[in-house]
Amino acid sequence: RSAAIATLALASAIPAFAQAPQPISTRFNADPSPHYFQGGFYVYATDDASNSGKYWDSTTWRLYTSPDLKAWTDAGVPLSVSVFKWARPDAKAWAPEAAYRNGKYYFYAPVGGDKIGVAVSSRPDGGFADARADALVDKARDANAGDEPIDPAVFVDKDGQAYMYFGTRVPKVVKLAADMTHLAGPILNVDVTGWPASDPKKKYGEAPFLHEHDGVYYFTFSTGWPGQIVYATGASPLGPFTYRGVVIDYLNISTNHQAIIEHGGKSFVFYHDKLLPGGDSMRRSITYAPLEYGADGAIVPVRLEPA
Ligand code: FUB
Repeated sequence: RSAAIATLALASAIPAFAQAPQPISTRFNADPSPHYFQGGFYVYATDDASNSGKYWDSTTWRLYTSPDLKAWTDAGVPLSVSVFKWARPDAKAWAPEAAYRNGKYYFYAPVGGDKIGVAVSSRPDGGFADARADALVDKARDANAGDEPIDPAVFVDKDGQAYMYFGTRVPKVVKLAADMTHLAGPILNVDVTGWPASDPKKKYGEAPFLHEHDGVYYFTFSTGWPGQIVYATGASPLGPFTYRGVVIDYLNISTNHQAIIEHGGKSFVFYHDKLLPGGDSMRRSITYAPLEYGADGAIVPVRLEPA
């Protein structure tokens, strides 16, 4: 089949959002990092099923795959913190990120709340090995890494420059080298301006994510604990960004965490909520919804229930 026919077939296979959010698994999971690799969807996740239930203290990440965003397979553990020999064995494994480049798959792993590691594999579903002998970002080593270098999100621009966003309370951005395993410049603060006067408490919390749509750079993030997912736009991946509005309103759990994927001419926002029986702030469930833009490029706030 031609690529065009394959894309059409995929587009028709993607469901319209006519039902309440459905979890992609019966296993608790969170912090989705969705990608389209090797002709299918891959969602890397924090594993909430193996935490203590009292804290996000899992030490493994989880992978889910789907050919069409409808049928999901639990693809198991792509890696755990034990891949990183410099990490404490009980270091918590938080919101992951992945990227494909140079014919390899890279996995960006917040380890223990103070370091971000990077692992590499020739395939997306496992075989990951530490790409370095130390952390990619280390709070104790790197200037301006912030109090909590977690929640990495990688964006590769049209010119090939890769950027990594991360951080709690103060959003950070750093250029990555072409090998995707080294920093290629200073860690900078991401500047967001134009906060709404109507909500003076609104501020950056965590879960930074960058995507580009129609030539505009969209910086999305959670405003805190609990948090809304909001967005700001700018003309450069480095910002500055101007606040535009809410993408996903407060959920009835302590965290909100999103990632946006565009494929086959459609956009989707993945996030987590309390969807499965027994769910709570430590026992979350990944789901997704279509993401739409207005004529002015404004993101249409996501309805969490069908119209
Ligand atoms: O899963 C642990 C933490 O909860 C993540 O790092 C945050 O983004 C929040 O979702």
